[in-house]
Amino acid sequence: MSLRIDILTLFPEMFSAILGTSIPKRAAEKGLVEYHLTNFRSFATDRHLSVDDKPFGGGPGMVMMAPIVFDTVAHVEQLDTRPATRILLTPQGRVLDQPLVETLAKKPRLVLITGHYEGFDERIIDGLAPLEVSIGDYVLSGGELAAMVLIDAVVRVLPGVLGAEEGASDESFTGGLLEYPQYTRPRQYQAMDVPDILLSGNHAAIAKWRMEQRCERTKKRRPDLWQSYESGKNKARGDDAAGG
Ligand code: 6GU
Repeated sequence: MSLRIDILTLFPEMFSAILGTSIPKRAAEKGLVEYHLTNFRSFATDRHLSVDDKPFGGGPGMVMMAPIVFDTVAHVEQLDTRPATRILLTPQGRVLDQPLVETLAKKPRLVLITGHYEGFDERIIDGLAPLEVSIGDYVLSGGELAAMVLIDAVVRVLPGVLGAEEGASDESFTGGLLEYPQYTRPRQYQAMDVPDILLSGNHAAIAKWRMEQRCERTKKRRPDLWQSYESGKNKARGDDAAGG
């Protein structure tokens, strides 16, 4: 069964940038994922088609109204029997990382709730109990770009999406390490040579060199990832922290 992704947004047109291009498009063509866009505006009931309003208590910006979001989610969810994992894109959420991407890729259905400029009435979060997800510690003007990032990251790890060629096993974060440096022709460029080992034909030595490069890079650039990698290894060996 394919993964169904519902996207709830005030700006469905923004999503053509990724859904109609590259890997997300190819995955849909292969029948591995389906995308369904729904505009919150369709569930507005007043004559101005309002979806947001000023915050009680004052303050800047607008707040997405609870009835609009509840009605949209209820409508969308009854379109399909697959159980939905609700995700609300917000800087208040858990920061997306590769383990969360892998978890989401195993679900039958994701319902992505995005806002633009505004916040969400807290009763949306209390009542719908979505998983709140952020894509990093900076502020975007809306959740749409964050949803696109999540979609791209999830779709590319679905079984069958990437060919063996593009296979993801050595990549950054797979196994919790950054990627090794890569080279292609020409062998010499501006007095910078390709490392001899890569031209040696010794596949075992190349694999060892690449693994060393991944470790060195991760230690230097991402000590946080390196620490998780090391403690993960310890766990796999059954050591405890005190055991050193
Ligand atoms: Cl999910 N939304 C917004 N508006 N800004 C963000 C974000 C999400 N993740 C990081 N920054």
